Amino acid sequence: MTHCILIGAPVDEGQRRPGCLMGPAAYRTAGLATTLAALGHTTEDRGDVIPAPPGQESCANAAVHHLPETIAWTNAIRAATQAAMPDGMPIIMGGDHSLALGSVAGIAAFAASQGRPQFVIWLDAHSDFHTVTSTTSGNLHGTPMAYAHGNAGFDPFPEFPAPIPGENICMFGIRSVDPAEHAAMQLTDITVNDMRVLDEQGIVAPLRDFLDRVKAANGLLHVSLDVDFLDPSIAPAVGTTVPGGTTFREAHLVMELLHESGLVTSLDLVELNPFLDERGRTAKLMVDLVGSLMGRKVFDRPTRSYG
Ligand code: 6HN
Ligand code: MN
Ligand code: MN
Ligand code: MN
Repeated sequence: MTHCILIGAPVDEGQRRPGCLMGPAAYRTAGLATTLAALGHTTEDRGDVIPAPPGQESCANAAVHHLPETIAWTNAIRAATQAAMPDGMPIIMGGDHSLALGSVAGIAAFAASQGRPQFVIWLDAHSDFHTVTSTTSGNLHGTPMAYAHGNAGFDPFPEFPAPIPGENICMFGIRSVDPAEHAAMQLTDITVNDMRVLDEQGIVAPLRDFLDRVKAANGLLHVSLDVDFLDPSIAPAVGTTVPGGTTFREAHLVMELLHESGLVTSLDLVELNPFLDERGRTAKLMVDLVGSLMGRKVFDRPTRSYG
């Protein structure tokens, strides 16, 4: 049984298709809290994060938009996430993926305070490994993983509290990487399980490899789930659809294995744009995936032990 702490992060400024700000309301409407309660968990909804008024920050890259707003969101979401960690498992309901600039900073600061290593599983079509300097779209939802890794080029963002080493980062579902992101990732030890890896090996072996490492290190494990991890045919409500994503069963299997591991300590749900949805089907699928992550299964079966 887990104490689940719902945190709304209605962030829309990290990209250009209005609608992600409705994400937290859609998760509530789709029954996230009742789904968790039905699985025996306690839940607490801390409402939506309210950022401070934006400042006057600017940067040299003219493409970047909504920089002061994004810095204000980052500070507020970081504080809310860090404050929730000692109390239970924060589930940050986005909002676009720029919210992870704050959520991952909050959990990394908490992990450092505990003297434990932080691990991240990034479930996304995209690597989100731009910096404020390298982004050409100027959409800051394409940057949080580089920020968390401690890359240079994030001025004037507050320094990331405890940069997460590449060995502690594992990406799944990747199928759209810009040249600058590709070049930057080549210099890291990040495990990139792109769709080719999943086609050839399936999702189970690469995921278990990573979970074994988290377990051996007594790490905290953050899961960042971008709607576009899923194939657009099953999850249309996202502004950045990329064909060739994960199937319904692949996505549930990831969640089931994560549940079995008992290692997950925090979760982002990002990029849901309810304005693009079809009768709530993407919101409902995301809630169902959280159900699998939190223990819903058809039958109990002997499982691999993580300790
Ligand atoms: N996401 N690499 C592209 C860009 O504009 O920087 C796409 C980013 C997508 C962001 O997945 O959250
Ligand atoms: Mn993303
Ligand atoms: Mn994405
Ligand atoms: Mn680096």
